[in-house]
Amino acid sequence: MKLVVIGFGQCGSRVADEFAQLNRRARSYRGIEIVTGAFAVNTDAADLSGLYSIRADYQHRILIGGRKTGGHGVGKINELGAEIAREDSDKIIDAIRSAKRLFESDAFLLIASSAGGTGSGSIPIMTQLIKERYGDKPVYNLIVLPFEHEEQTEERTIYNSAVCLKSVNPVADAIILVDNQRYIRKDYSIRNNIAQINALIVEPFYNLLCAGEEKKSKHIGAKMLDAGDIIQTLTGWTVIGYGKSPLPLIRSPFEQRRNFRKKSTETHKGIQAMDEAISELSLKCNPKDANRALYLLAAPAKEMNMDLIKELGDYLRDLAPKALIRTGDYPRRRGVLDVTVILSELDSVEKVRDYYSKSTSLISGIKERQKEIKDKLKKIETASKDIPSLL
Ligand SMILES: Nc1nc2c(ncn2[C@@H]2O[C@H](COP(=O)(O)OP(=O)(O)OP(=O)(O)O)[C@@H](O)[C@H]2O)c(=O)[nH]1
Ligand SMILES: [Mg+2]
Repeated sequence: MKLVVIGFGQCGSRVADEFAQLNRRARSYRGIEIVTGAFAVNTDAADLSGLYSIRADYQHRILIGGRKTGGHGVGKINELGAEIAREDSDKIIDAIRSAKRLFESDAFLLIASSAGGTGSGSIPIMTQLIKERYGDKPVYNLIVLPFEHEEQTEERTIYNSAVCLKSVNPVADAIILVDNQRYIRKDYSIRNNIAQINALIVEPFYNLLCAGEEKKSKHIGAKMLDAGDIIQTLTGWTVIGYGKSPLPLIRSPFEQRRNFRKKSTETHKGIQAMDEAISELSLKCNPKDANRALYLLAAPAKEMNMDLIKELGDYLRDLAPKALIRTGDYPRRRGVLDVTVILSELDSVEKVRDYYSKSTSLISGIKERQKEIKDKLKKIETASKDIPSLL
């Protein structure tokens, strides 16, 4: 599957940069392309220059709202982010249109954090505009949710997230939710290592996007998972997960025959990788709420047999009994078996509901404070009414 990837704001741009990097990896190790164009859009000029893999010209690193923000961001005011995106949308659309390989792309992937101002404000506006312009291609969103400590210290974080999620829901074909907090559960030291978190966020997409683009027969499985399967699966609230198990290296056919426990080991390894994928989903959710699902098994061809694929299918069916499940196998390198899982069309997402209910109670407070500021400014103005002005 080939994507046009567009990141908005700091977080969105950095994750988009990571996708550009993923494409380089696919090109050099596998000879295939999975990202046809990577763009970063921001109101902050310094953030744009800190990227690595997205091309450095103004058509790929797009500065918006320069006049309004002086190139310094919108300071978490998502209403301003939205306004600027609307005003400067032509710049973004023109850049996408000039991408040479747009026609080969299967879908758009727009990325932003929900808690900032630029990304969370502009992603709903641009999703809607791109959808209107390119009706034949699905437009997906990847939304990064804030760390817990940010939610606790800054109420704008929750309010922006609720507004962003509500606004993208009716316009995006699917919204892949990624919770920053999930990536520091096991290793707290990476809380300060955002680059490492970004690499973990995009990793599950590697095999998923590559599988359907393979041309060499040795890498084409019994059931190839292609763009059509992914498009059929991605709908509404979505999460993604990835797990892997190391495999013992089997050096000779003799050793392979002698290993009478091999088959049960394979199944065990497969289940172990799927378990990891489910427990490492990009957002905590209940698989039972999924109405669509997909899994991709990547392993050396010799290690994959129909029993294993069936076993994994049965396992996922137990976890997500309502879901229509699509599957694929992808013969890959020796020594590892990995499983990518997508759960989509979730009909209940606790975290999203939480943002909505928490912000509803915040709205009156936020409005009250805005009114207080206005009233105070008015008082100053009134006090100055008899003073002459130079303007
Ligand atoms: N995973 C990840 N999260 C990030 C990254 N950068 C920022 N965040 C998160 O994104 C949120 C802040 O949003 P930003 O993307 O920095 O904001 P912005 O869209 O640039 O908007 P303004 O700076 O307000 O104009 C916080 O929850 C951060 O934890 C990143 O590179 N990776
Ligand atoms: Mg910023």
